[in-house]
Amino acid sequence: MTLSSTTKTTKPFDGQKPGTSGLRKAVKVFQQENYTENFVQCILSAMEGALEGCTLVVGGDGRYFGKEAVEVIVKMCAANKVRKLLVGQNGILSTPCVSGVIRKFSTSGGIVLTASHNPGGPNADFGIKFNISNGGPAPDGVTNKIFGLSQTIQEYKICPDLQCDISKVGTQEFVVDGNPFTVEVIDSVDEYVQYMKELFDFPAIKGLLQGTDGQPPLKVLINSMHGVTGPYVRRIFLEELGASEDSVVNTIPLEDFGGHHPDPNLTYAADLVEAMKNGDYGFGAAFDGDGDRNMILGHKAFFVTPSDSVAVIADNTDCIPYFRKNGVKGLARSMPTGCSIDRVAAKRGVEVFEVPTGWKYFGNLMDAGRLSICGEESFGTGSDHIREKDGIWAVLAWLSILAVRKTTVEKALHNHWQTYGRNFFTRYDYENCEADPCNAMMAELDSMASDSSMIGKELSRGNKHYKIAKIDNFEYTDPIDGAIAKKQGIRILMSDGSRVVFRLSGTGSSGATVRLYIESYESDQSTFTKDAQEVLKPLVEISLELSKLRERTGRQEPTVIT
Ligand code: VG1
Ligand code: CO
Repeated sequence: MTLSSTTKTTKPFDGQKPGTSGLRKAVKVFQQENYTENFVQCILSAMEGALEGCTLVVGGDGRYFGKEAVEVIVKMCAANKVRKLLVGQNGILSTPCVSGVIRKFSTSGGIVLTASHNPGGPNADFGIKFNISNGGPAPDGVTNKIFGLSQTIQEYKICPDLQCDISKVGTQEFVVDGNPFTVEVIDSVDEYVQYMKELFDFPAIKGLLQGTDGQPPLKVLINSMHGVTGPYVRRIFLEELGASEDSVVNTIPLEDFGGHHPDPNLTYAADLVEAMKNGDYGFGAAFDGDGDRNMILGHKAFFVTPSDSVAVIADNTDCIPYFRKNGVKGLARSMPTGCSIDRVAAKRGVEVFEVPTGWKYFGNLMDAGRLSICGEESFGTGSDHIREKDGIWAVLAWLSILAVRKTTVEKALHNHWQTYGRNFFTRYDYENCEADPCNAMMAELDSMASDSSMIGKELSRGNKHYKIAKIDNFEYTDPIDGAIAKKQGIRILMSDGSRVVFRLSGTGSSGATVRLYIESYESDQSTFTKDAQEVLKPLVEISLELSKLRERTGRQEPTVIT
């Protein structure tokens, strides 16, 4: 049967501006007539000449409204003369998997249906993100173009009668307006697992979990938080690595993630922390809704800050076959991320980059062959094997290190601090505040950046004294294409190297979320075992006072501390 497409008239919606990582709004917003169609058309139109005849990848984290969105995207791609779609079975693909598939099949990009760590369900959030042909999130230039189109859109193209079954793996051929159109439904897990087996030494990790060379088996607890990683975790840990069924939990993906925030941190993954505390497990991990974030815990819930996690991986790349083969070209972190990786870069004699928050800023550096491993304090860790952060990759990297070094998570960290000193780090999140007072607070902090009388100002709390060395609103010039990103967060740099950063979140779907990042460096061994919250408390208090955050937000305590 020959299908034909139609052009529907529409009107622009306000606020279709992609944030840190795609467009995230309440499901109810996406369900408005034409809302999703408009945004999808803008993504496709922004591809301009590259659209006709191209291949795209489509998949998401399985959250509520995902299937409806996939259906719309398939019908619209057909009408917009896309040649072929690679769609995850039932519309499901983890974010790292989308990135890998885009790269492996050299497609022109992909559309990812996820709001990542935001809650899901009919009363929670949905999201749409566009990834470009390198497999990474679209850079600002592209997202600005999409947003621009969304402000003037008058019509979109759709093939309403196209029926496509995405529940079965295989290829379906259509003819739309006389042109061939192919939908290939791919297994959501296969490609990813094959790739991980190329990057890591699976037999060595299996040996670690089962016990070899006189070493006792390492008991692991992997928590998928009812997100997209469930099937990936089951295949890798149970089938490939031979772990026992009780090593994996919450591996059934749910459209509402069981009603929780699918965000692997100490607050929202409290069940993992609790389960680890009794000491039965030597290693624990959790992932977010779309599988790009990870939290690593050691025996008795010993917490590894993401800033330290990426530094330890960067320091132990000889334990991982991929890096033994490809070498390590450079390292990077996002601006608010703790600086431990900088010290590793200095020792290894490689470049280190400080980019704005969001994985999209790492892509160019990787494409240019200048960046191998990078991370964000927000539980994002990854490498140039793909162009997204990758939760399961991070866990396999850690297990590789434990297998080769014959050590524990805690010992690996202590060893790291012995060599480099410790960057104490914490982040306070004030979620869902009123937007206006938060904007006013940021404006006031911004004005401090141009107030020279602030420099040299002494701030004290108890017996801790700090002196302001510099205040700025972080600006980044991409070393590869020269693109400039302005106003990426207020940095208050102290004379002893301690740092305070204020940012407003770009992933929330309503109101404002303030993030306060605090870091201080200690080289004195006797401090290494101290509790980070205790060490950083004076600087937290100073920052709250300086910004008048409590008065501005009306919040005495943060929603989440990590
Ligand atoms: C947050 C994190 C940022 C991360 C982004 C996407 O952004 O801080 O580091 O890249 O989420 O992560 P923001 O603007 O809310 O601070 V994910 O796993 O939600 O795609
Ligand atoms: Co995510």
